[in-house]
Amino acid sequence: MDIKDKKRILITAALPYANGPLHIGHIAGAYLPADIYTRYLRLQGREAHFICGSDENGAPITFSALKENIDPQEVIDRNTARLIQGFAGLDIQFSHYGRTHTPHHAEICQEFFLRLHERGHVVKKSGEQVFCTVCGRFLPDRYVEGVCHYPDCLSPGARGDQCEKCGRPIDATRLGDPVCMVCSTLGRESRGHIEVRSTDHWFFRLDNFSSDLRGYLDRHPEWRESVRRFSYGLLDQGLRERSVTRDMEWGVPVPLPEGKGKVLYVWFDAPIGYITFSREYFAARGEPEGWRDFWQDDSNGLVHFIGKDNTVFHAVIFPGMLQAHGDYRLPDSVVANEFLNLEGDKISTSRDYAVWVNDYLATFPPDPLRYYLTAIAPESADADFSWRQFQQRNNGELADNLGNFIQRNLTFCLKYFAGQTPPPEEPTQAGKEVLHEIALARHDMAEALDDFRFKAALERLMRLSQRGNQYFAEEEPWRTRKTDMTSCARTMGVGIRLVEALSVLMAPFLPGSAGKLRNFLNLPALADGDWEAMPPPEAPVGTARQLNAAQVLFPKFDDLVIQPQIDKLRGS
Ligand code: B3M
Ligand code: ZN
Repeated sequence: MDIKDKKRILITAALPYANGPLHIGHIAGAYLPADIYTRYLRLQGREAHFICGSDENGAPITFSALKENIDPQEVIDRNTARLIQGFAGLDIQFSHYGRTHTPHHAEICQEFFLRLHERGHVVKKSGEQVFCTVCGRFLPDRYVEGVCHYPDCLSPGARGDQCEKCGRPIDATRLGDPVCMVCSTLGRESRGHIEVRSTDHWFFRLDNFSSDLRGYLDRHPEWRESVRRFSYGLLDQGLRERSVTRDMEWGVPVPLPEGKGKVLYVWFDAPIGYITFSREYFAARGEPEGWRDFWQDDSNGLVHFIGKDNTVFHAVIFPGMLQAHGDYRLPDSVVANEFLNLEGDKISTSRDYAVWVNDYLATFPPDPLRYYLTAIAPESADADFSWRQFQQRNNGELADNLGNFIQRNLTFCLKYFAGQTPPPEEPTQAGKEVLHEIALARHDMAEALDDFRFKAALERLMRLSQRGNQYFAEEEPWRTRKTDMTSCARTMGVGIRLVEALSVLMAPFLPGSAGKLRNFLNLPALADGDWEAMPPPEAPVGTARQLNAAQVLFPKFDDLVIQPQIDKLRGS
């Protein structure tokens, strides 16, 4: 059954590393589309559970702790609090937000690992790894840098897992002129004392699941082309076994006697976090077995939202792990966005070249960013955030189209219909066409949202609003109110009906503004199922309902608030 036809759906978004704050690239990549989808499902009256949480194990965390000379626990506590604050500030509302550095998560990962081990899908092999004789320890991939070992690249500064320059996976033991990043971070001599030593690690036999995974992809022709092409490419190259343990202390301990001093690789434990957090969530709801409806029963929906750099883990490796375990179903969809660039350049946390969410929220409300990031969403190609474009979209579209239509209808009724919506009147043919347009837009938006095409759905909403502005201009209620109040009431009855419809249709994208609009309209706050409950085109318009005062929903941004943002970026 296609996910479009499923009534109960569990949504996950990639677990952000708890080693730094959120920036707009994270939001555009996975979290905003996932939040829009979840809100839409609920408005449709479908059951939607939105699961996420902090990715707190792995080298990124310990590397941050090393650089700041603090304990990794302090890094994750501080950053998880900031992540939760940033998401809340943008109205990205999870059903549950968990943490992977917990005993509960470790227990579930260890059970998962032992099941694969018992079934022979995880095997121990001696491998070679980079060892620093000064640190006296094996170095995880990110802790060693050197010259890329591909003859056609040979770029310096290649990390132990991937070469940023040529993008290819790196074998850390083959890096030229290797540098220990622990020593260099601690200001010690970082060259000359790196050796390659043998060490035992456990490897997941992903290669055993090639045909299962090809069959899985074949069953999902509806997936985005970028995900399918990338995943088929990996299968065509031939899947290899993947090391799933590391010589580290921070993380989930390997649950085998000979695994002392080793932990599960962070990309083995992190996706299992979706399961851990689902179990925590349903247990907290008093339904301790409820998680099974989504992870062990494919009559309900399961969809992952990610950035494209996580595709290999979500469309190939994690499904392979689930298949290997044997108790789990495979996700219905993996929705991967491309990258968001910033003023024509790549966002870089290390260079502090980003628009940080908490910085944004210090000056602007959430909805203009939600609007702009959806309007330019990198759904099939990389997109570029520009402050001038942000300003133009807010002023020229949110304010001049959607805000203007809402404002002119509300203020007209407040002024000329004694603060009420107009009395019931039969719409003219032109009015009936507008009412029919509402139904068409609702249908088109639902079709796009069910297909994870959020940009198209938003464009359709804005087209509907523009149609309303055109109707208002053609009907000239400011003139007919003086000559023919009945005709004026007909026009405004249609106008208010359209404003009421917009308060529902805009809600997944602009939840804060939709909530305010419901208040202006003196209508109840939106509830599950309201999308379906919208009145049909033939329902009579005009209700003579008292309206509340209306403020400007989308203030314009002038250069005074935009220019400092541009200057700040230039300075970073
Ligand atoms: N923590 C974040 C990233 O690579 C990584 C995602 C985990 S999802 C299971 O962008
Ligand atoms: Zn390279």
